Amino acid sequence: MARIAELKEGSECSIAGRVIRTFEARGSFFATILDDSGKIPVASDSPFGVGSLVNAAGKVAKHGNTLEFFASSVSQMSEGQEEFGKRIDSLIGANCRPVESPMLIQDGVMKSLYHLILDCASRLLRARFLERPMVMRYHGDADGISGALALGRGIGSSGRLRSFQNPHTVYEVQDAIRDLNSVRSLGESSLGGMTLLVDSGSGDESSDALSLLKGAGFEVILIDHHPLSSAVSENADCVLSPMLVGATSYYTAGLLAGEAAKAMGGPDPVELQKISLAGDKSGLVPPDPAFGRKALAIDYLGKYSRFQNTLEFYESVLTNEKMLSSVANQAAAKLERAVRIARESLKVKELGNGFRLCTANLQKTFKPGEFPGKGILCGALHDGVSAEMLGPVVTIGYSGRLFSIRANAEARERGFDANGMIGQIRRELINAIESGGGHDVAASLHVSDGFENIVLEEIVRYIGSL
Ligand SMILES: [Mn+2]
Repeated sequence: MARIAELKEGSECSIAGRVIRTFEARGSFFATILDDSGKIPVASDSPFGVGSLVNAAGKVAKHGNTLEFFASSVSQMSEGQEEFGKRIDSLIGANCRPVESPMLIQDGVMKSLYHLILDCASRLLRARFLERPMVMRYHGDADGISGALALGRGIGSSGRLRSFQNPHTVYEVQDAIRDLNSVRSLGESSLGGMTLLVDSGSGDESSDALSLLKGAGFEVILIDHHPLSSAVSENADCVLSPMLVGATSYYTAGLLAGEAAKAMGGPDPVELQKISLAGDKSGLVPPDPAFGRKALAIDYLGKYSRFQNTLEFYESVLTNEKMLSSVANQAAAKLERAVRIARESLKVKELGNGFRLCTANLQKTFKPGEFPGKGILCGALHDGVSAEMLGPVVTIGYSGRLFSIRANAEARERGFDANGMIGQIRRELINAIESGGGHDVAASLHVSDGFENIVLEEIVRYIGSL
């Protein structure tokens, strides 16, 4: 029996190994066969069973730069399967070991998440090595996009990855069905699909979609920093989230995804990690204007990118200084103008406990699907306003029934938690909030028709009680 790693062009021989992927094309059957030395694409006139151990006799030929095996006969292996199967598994293990290297942020939270980072990386390495189809869904803001870029680089061109950008942080049933179908339409059998959710998918609203994936036998990896629902973590095979260790959303999805990509042995993702931290205004690092600009440019592009292969497009912009700076300038000018208009409607209320509540009507400036989105706009408005004030500041930007909430570090230290506040209002005023959530210092709300003022009063009451 010839070993796959030692095959030479033109030789006639027999090989044995595990079938890890099969498909049919033009009346022929194709497979990838893996033994305890390596793997090779195989063509045959008869079908293969994925996962099975087979013997194949035939000839080795060269196709481009790669060797292929043309099998004249394929049969199921009968003897010594167990021992041989174990040797193959140990090859898989040896090829899928994560690389340990220093993390960008080496604090207690990151250290306690490190075993999950390594687990995530080894699952990705296995999926790539076994040629399994992967689908990545990422939130279309600077954090989600930079996390997806880091993972895309880590997985590399040999990975069978398709990626899709989502405009929000919910993974919906229709997304799951589309992803299942996109893998089905590949027309192949594999050792199972994988879905990667980046900067999205943690909330209760995503649990139905995740359970569909689970039911279809998909492996689910969730890399996120939004409040984590238990129904979601039950349906995911690997969860990488600061919420698991009681940490804040400052540990962004892009920061965590970058560490997983690094542990896969990919290129250093430090630039993308810094863009992610800047994009989500993480308090883990001091603000860096250079990365803030890059994050703004990515946010801007994210708003307008409604096409396939968005990651390749972002890669091309990030490596083109001229393009990047023209995008950043345009984004900054639009944001500045929007903030100026929003400030004309700004009202500041000083509460008895020292909190300041700023409210502004974003109706004139905010258009759905356009930059700046209400989150970025409210964030920039809040940054400007709170920089001129001392003490805890909460800013609410509203446009009709959409509320966007931002708070400064002092407000957080005094106990303000936007996500907790939303939960409390939902419990006290059932039906007042259609949907909403986010982090401790940044969140958004969709208020039910007619409840705008009532919810605003509740917010004032909540803040006043801190
Ligand atoms: Mn994020």
